[in-house]
Amino acid sequence: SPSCGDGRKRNVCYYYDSGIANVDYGAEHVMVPRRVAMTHALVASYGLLPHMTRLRTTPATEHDLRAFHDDGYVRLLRDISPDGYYRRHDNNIRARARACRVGVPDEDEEADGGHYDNPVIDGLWDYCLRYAGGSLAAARALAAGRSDIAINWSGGMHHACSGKASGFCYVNDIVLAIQHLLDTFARVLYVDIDVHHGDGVEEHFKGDERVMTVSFHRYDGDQYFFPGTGKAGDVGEGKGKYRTLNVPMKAGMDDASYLHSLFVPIMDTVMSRFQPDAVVLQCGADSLYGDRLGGFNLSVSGHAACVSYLRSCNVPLLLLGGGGYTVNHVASCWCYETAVAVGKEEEIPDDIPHHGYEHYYRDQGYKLHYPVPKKSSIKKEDIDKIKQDALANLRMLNE
Ligand code: ZLM
Ligand code: CA
Ligand code: ZN
Repeated sequence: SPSCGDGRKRNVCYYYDSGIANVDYGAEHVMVPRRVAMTHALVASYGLLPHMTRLRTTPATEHDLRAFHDDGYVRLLRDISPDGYYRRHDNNIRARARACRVGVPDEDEEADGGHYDNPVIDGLWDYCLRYAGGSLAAARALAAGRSDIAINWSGGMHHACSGKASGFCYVNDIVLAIQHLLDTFARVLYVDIDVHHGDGVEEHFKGDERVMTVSFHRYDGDQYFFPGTGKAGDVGEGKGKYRTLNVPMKAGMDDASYLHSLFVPIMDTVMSRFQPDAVVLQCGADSLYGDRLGGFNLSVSGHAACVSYLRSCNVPLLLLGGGGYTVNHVASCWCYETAVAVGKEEEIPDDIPHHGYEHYYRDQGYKLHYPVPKKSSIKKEDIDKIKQDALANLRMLNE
């Protein structure tokens, strides 16, 4: 039976649905759900599946979504279809879609040549119900004590709001999963290592003392980087004050600055001050070096060290996907993090096995751990300032 670095075996549950992997945001769209099929194929080829319990579940229901989302928005997601939308005479659905930011270009997007962040795609409703169903099944496994770590790489859609889509996210499976965990666990910690700010989750829980949200993200100040929120000074409100923590960083973050100077000291303080009963980690892989959108320089092992850190805290852990736009990097990362979850990361070889998708890994020399730049562009003063801001906010927690 598998044991881990700390000698303690973890019971790991894993969700994968091939129905999600075939969803298509559009030929040139940067979001490619097939990266989850690539991750799964890699996980299987490394022999990791027998070390986990496969979570079989039914899709979420309309009722499940309404725990967070507005009725009108849920109905829109249910009723809209690519052909329905393009029936231009259906003015009503078109107006509703525009209000909910689904498929309709806003002014910026018109300027982008009519591309949308949140297109009306084939099978949209089924896709939403399935990825949300996976995160809910994972939360149920943790709440029932059936699992120590539960994984849904197709979840982690942190931008979706109660009444609108945002940043490729339609349904906020993270909010739904946290709401479910709160039935069992008194305090839930949410940690977000996607390169983008976890705005949808923060917004919903910013006044809730039971949930602490921590997002590490790129923030360029006046130089807009999506979604433009997540300043160090945004700390939550009311009973949730100081239970929102934002760690804004400039492009170019490398392993040493991210992990040793920020993530570890900040999370040590969060863990001892907040003392969560369960942790949800959004593992957006767009913070990796070479991502099409991100601009950070993390290695696969640096990114996975965040998973390792939270695993070693021995609190029920929900691992979710999120962003990640260079698909071979994403699959390498989430496969390696699956190995970390089951305590097998030291046993899996760096050479990517032949498994049908190996041609995708040519650019990285068919190695799981592809090289990242050694030289850092990050100034020590800048990192120290970010760390001091975060620790100052944390000192206010439980004062
Ligand atoms: N335009 N195609 C992260 C979500 C990031 C808003 C600028 C849309 C893109 C991007 C879409 C081909 C997560 C914005 C962008 C173009 C208004 C964003 C379609 C390229 C393409 O080539 C593209 C038809 C597309 C979208 C780039 N969009 C880059 N950045 C962000 C959203 C989601 O990783 O955090 C979690 C899953 N949107 O910057 C615009 C302002 C829309
Ligand atoms: Ca983030
Ligand atoms: Zn992202």
